[in-house]
Amino acid sequence: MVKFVREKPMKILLINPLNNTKIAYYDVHFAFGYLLSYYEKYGKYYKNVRFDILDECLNMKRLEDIDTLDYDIIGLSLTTPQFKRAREIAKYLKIKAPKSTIIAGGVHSTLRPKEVLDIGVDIVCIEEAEETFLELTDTYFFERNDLDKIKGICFKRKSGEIVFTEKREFIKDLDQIPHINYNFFTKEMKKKYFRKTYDMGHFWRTGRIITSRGCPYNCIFCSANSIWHRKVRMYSARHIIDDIKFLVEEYKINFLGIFDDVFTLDENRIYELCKYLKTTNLSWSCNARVETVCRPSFRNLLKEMKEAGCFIMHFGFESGSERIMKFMKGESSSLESYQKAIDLVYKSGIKIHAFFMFGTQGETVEDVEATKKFVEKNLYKIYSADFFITTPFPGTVLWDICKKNNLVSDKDVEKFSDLGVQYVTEKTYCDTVPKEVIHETRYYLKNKFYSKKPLKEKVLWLLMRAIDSPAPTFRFVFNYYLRKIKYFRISK
Ligand code: B12
Ligand code: SF4
Repeated sequence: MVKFVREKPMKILLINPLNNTKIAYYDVHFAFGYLLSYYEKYGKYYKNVRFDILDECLNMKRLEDIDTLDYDIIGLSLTTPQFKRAREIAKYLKIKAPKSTIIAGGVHSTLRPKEVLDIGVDIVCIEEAEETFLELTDTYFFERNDLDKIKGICFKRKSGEIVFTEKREFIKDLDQIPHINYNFFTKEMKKKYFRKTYDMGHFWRTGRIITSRGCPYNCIFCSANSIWHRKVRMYSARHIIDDIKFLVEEYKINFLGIFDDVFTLDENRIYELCKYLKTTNLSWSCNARVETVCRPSFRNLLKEMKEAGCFIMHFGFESGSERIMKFMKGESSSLESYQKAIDLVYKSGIKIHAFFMFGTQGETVEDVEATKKFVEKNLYKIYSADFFITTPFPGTVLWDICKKNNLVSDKDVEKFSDLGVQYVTEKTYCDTVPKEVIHETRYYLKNKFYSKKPLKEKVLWLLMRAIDSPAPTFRFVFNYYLRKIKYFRISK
């Protein structure tokens, strides 16, 4: 039996570092919510730990604003566009909190653990980390047991040797992960998460949930599979309904954002959820994949979803060129299925938000033109759209392709924008289509959608954004118009 060696309560601070564009995100930090709620339920020493969360992405407070940094453990959650700030944070902590152990997790830590160690992080948690965080806290930090025995981590020995411990298995039954306890977040944070906003012509108070982990598809530009390995696990409908009930009762939400990579995989589960959602006044959104919506059985489901309040579905079409879409998303993608999905969803009365990407290596001017034509053809059926610059995130197939062709370097990674548009650097990562063509087409198409919106909607949206993060919004709008003047040709 291991002896409990710690007498003082332990203090843990979890930080969500500011992203590269510094634009505020008001989305609840799911990872922190789950890590802490899991520890609350299963941790042996829960009563001996005090947790604080600092979410810099809310643009309210930065690490430098905290006077006393007497934490035993400081944890960083990292996507790639947060890595640059993580480097600054780690450097700052080495001076201001030299006794704290710095740990890190999240998709970027999983993809590039050695790089994360190199900025001064002591322990990197790889992939899913509820169990790892629990074990680290209980057996390493409290009981001082060996770090080597904890699965799913990477650390540096004093000798400089880098150790990867045994791989951690996924939690089999997601329902074993408790509901997020929102009391881990401060009052000010919750005020931001559940504030009223204006979007798509309505005022919403939004709650956000994730009902599954993983995606069975394999898009070449996507990092999701590096963490979830194409294995899909789902929370039961019962579990999700309890999540939603809580958000409705406690935070009076009238909109639900379902953040799953692909929500439309399991039709029976959606039917069950719709049955409940029909008893609420909630409007909701979800991410969908064309192939799932094109199944004959989905026709009736679309009707159910609409009746149950589904307001908008998000589709990653990425390209209107059959060759490029197949290259990016696999052979099961086709123009025919895209059109079918758009027609079906449009007919059901659910709105469509579309994502497109320009600047994939191998894309030609003709492919860009094909995407433009596809969008123009469906302009009245697609409600809104984003046009991203294809960005090769490390660990993806696209990264390997771009690396091989000398189109991206490790240095570029720190500049990756969290808006998917390298609007400051204007950089594209492909040499098969000129940068000007990409930008011109993006601004041209963006403008088509922008013109569709009523003036009141545009003004209110911008106003709300400016209140949330004034300086970055101003910078963003300024850059947007600057580029627009440069690239937008009336003659198009
Ligand atoms: C929800 C979501 C968002 C939300 C974030 C909500 C939030 N605050 O959590 C919003 C909308 C803000 C968002 C924005 C963006 N996102 Co996003 N997002 C997701 C999504 C769909 C789910 C993430 C999630 O919450 N999962 C559930 C939790 C439980 O999992 P998790 O975050 O991975 O956390 C687990 C472990 O990683 C680990 N962990 C995480 N942090 C920490 C910290 C510590 C200390 C420890 C110990 C462990 C740990 O433990 C957790 C529990 O197991 C993922 C796709 C995916 N399936 O992962 C993309 C994803 C993370 N996003 C991605 C991208 C690219 C973006 C954007 C750049 C989008 C864009 N193009 O503009 C921005 C950047 C945001 C930023 N901060 O810089 C990429 C990241 C790629 C990369 N290499 O970084 C992903 C993987 C999507 C993809 N398909 O490629 N996103
Ligand atoms: S469908 Fe979405 S989550 Fe799945 S691999 Fe493609 S981009 Fe990633």
